[in-house]
Amino acid sequence: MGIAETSESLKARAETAPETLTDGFHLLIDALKVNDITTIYNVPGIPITDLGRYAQAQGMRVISFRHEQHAGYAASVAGFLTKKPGVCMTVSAPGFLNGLTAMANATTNCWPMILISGSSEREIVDLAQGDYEEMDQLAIARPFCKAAYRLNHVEDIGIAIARAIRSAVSGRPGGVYLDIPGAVLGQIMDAQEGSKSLVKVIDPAPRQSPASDAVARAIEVMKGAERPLIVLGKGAAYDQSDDLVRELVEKTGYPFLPMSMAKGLLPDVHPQCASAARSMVLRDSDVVIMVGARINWLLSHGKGKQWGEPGGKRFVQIDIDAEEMDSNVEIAAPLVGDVGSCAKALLDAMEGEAIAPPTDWLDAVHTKAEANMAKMANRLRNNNNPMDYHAALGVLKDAITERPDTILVNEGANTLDLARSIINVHKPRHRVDVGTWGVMGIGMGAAIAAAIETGKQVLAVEGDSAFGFCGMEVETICRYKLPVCVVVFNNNGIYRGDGENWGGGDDPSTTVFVPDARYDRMMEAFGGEGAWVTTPDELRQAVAAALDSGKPTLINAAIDPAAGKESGNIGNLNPQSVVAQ
Ligand code: ADP
Ligand code: TZD
Ligand code: MG
Repeated sequence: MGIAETSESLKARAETAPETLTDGFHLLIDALKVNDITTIYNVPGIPITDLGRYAQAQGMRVISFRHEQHAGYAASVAGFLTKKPGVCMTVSAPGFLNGLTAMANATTNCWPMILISGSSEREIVDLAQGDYEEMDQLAIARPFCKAAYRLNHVEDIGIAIARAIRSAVSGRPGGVYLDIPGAVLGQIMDAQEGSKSLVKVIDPAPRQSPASDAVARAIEVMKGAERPLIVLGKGAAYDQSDDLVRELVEKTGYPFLPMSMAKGLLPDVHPQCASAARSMVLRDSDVVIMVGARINWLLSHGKGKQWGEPGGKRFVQIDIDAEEMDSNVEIAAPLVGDVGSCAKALLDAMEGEAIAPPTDWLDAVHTKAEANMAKMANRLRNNNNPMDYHAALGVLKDAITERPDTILVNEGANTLDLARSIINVHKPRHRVDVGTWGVMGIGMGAAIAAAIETGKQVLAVEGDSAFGFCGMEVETICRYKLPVCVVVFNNNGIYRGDGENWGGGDDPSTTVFVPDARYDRMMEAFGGEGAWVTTPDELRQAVAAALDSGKPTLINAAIDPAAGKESGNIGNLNPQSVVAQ
């Protein structure tokens, strides 16, 4: 019996003893559950509609979105927050393509995610005979993920899910595509054989210790440091070795700079946090220890004015991916391994070594940070009318300080750049943002995933443009009654709301929106709370009410349309024309 059994005899059993059979729908769910994956982010439709229903019936949490991109972003953020692959499920062709952006974004950010898409009849797709939602999805997915697989037989479901999980989380995490032709879901097999075909992945992301000579090399570099710095990246946040990272920072005594999603790994208010002296420490440091952070555009590729004298720095880099070393600058001491194992190896090797930094460096960093923070504090208390970013963010900073368990989601341009430097994060993995691509539209998916995966209150601080990419998901937030408070920084546009048509015509400028748009009413339309606020005091009250009630809320905060800068902090990346408009 079992796999070798003929389809005729299985069909006969389906009539007489269906309880002895299983099928693709149920095996897929069992294969996920046996690997402790209990949530699916999806948009239903042919051929996966019943898969979602059966998953719910089998006790899984199935979160249905309004658009696959947001289901995908949610899955990828779930991956970042939990260290387990987030699963997104979509229908064929257009649904798959909608989810693909999110999977590509997951791969770019090194977040584990599995995109499972139903697909059309293989024979028809391969002969391009025009099936319903026909597309060669496997080929299209491949360049955007770590690995892409297709299942062709029901008995392969167990091994395929195992393979997808291991690919997503081992080594450098990333997106994995799993193609499931609709027909496989309906295939039947003997239930006992089916259950034997399931695979529970053992040690899906094995720890990886650095070699001892590599550790000794790093210690030598650290011993010679006069102005050392530690840069923490989201790979360190992802690794969840929070105690070891803290010990490394505190035992070395080095100032540390968190990249945006590593904020909170150690609290931003930690005495060694150098965020408020960022320019100074990047420029003046002589040894930089990168911990789960790539030296990419977000760090000016480790070169240029921002990094001080050319050749003036030596880098130690901790990364799970050996290929990351020397990507942009020479790495004097590569440490290939997971953050926890590398931090532990360094801590052990540091015993008895003199690696403490000179106090004049620490004093200089501290003095600079204090001065910058004092300057900023005044701006945060301003009462300008209309309200500017600083006043509004000062209020949100206080709200998070009072409720440090709140998970902060953040996207936009000025809204992102200013919130990143103003709002302190107090706990690991309590900030999710636009990530490596600076993608707009991740906010609602991220907020939903954060609420679902952690059960915590979420505060999503969104530019009005950023919110527009994903705003319809407020219905999802209301439907699942999630504790999400969205604050839209409404400056009537992209970067600024006072742009003019360069041609002088009647059409609005390309960067402005309908002024004073009532985004708050979108939340009200689905039964959530809405508020329109124009002053810091009103914002303070509305945010407190929302965060304390846990109700889905959208606070539409009017921000001075003239307060923002072009492209926020990265206007320098805009190409310039030498020809007049
Ligand atoms: P950030 O944007 O915060 O600077 P990046 O996304 O650029 O961070 O870098 C994250 C790095 O962390 C990637 O190079 C990735 O390979 C690495 N990484 C991911 N997970 C781990 C881990 N568990 N241990 C070590 N490095 C990791
Ligand atoms: N599309 C996508 C998917 N990602 C992007 N990053 C952009 C377009 C380009 N873009 C930015 O880089 S920021 C931004 C866009 C459209 C919106 C900025 O406006 P905002 O924020 O209202 O969200 P501020 O506060 O007005 O600056
Ligand atoms: Mg805006």
